[in-house]
Amino acid sequence: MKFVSILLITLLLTMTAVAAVANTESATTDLTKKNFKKHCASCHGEDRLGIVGPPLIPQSFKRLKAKAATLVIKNGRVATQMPAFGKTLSDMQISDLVDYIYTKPTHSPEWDMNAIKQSHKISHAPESLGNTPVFKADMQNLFLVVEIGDHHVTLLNGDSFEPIYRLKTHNALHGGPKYSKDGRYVFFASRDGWITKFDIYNLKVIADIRVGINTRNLAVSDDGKFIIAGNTLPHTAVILSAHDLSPIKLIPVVNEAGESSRVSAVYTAAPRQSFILALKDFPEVWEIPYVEKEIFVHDYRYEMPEYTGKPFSIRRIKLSNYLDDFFFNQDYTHIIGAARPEGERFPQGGQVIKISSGRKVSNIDLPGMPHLSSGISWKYKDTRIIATPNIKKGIVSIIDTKDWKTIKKIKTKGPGFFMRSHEKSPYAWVDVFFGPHKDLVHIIDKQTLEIVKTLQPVPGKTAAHVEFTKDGRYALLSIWEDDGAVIVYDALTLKEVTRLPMKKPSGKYNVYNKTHLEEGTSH
Ligand code: DHE
Repeated sequence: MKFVSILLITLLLTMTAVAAVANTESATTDLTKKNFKKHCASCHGEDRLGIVGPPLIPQSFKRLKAKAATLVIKNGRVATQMPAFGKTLSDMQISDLVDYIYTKPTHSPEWDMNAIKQSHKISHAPESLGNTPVFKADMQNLFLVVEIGDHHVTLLNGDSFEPIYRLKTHNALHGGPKYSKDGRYVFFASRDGWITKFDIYNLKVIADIRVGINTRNLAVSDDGKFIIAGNTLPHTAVILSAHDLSPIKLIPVVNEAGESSRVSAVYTAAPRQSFILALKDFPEVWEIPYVEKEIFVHDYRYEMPEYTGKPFSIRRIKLSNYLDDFFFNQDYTHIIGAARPEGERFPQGGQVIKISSGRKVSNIDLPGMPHLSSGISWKYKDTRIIATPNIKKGIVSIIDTKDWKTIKKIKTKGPGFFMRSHEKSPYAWVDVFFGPHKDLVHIIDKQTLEIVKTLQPVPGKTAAHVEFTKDGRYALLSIWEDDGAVIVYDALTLKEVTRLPMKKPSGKYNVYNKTHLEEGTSH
């Protein structure tokens, strides 16, 4: 009997040890690692910590179950650069890759305050540079064009459309660069965690710092003093001084149960003098005040306690669903958000949250996958509407902000990514980024809510992302290809004015429109 027990215990221990080995990186076969290197590493990194694609380690898969991951590898993923491997790899090879990406890496990826401080480099102290621009132009009508083809940013004169300067950047900038309120400085975030401050007046980099291994985006406080960057790896947010990017605070993104989350986006809510963080792995939104005064949150209807937050403290707004993507109404009183289906237990759908009370005030009928961070708003009849493209369905949803009802779904030639307008323009522009009609751009009449024209700037080439000049007279459109271009259109006649060759231009950002929170552009 004693012998049988010893045998059983030995067997159990052996099984546990085998299971532990199977769950380590060294247990992954060379063939699977070879397949990873061949098919995945160029976007996700040989170390699986992400480059243009997200990290592929267990910390990144809180909501994505292995079954869903298998389908992503097989069929690709909408709204990303992820292709389908169903025809290149066998089911067994895909299953081995799924096992591999759910295996913890040998070295746990850390990026603590020490690493952040070590990476900080000041190239030019702000005080050492002059206060007069070194070139002549309307400083409010400048554009920055992000060229992801060769990792540069072009500074463009918004009157003459002449390039002024071309800056080499860190790899894979993502999200809009953010200007200081006076438009002199601009801050960039790269997917691999680098934040850069650039002085437009002097055409000089002020400083760089690496805040994480994989970063989502950044926001600048309205008083121009602070930067916040949200990371997907590690699960942190980092506060920096906007002066020279010195690190101020590392905030672990953890809920009350001790679980951590990726940050899906950070934004500045200027009227509230706070940053708003949306989280990917638990249904909360965080408000982080950045001022030396207390923020009071009170809503008599809900008998909410007053929140007396100090700078960089966390106000947790608990939600009934995730917020993967959201935007604010024009006066920043409400968040309009939506969850993305990732095989998780929460349903997909839109919701409106009143920030002061932290309560959901409405659901919104938003089918497919609305791209709310690209939503815009304008006055329509006696109300204000918001419009959002959809990355899964060929529709633009039009929502009345009076009662949050969808008043129209405008049918398009396919799913789109970016939507833009300008207060002075009668038209809203939306691309058809996905599918066979990616070379088309629809022009929507803002008062009839009808598509009045469809442009095909370069047949067969992706046309996407529009930004207007300061006065709304011209619209600049990207031909999103390695040998691409920015095409300038007269925003009224819709005729081409000029075209500038660029290397896969993605977003374009006009100083005035961004710093004045123009209603037709993202903030
Ligand atoms: Fe983006 C902005 C999230 C894939 C190009 N993208 C944003 C923002 C978020 C976001 C939260 C707003 C941040 C800001 O401006 O401060 N993007 C996501 C995703 O979750 C998604 C779908 C998956 C991912 O890989 O992260 C995604 N995005 C892409 C791309 O594949 C695009 C087309 C190419 C690229 O550069 O990676 C892309 N995203 C952009 C651009 C903006 C952006 C150009 C800025 C839009 C603007 O005008 O403000």
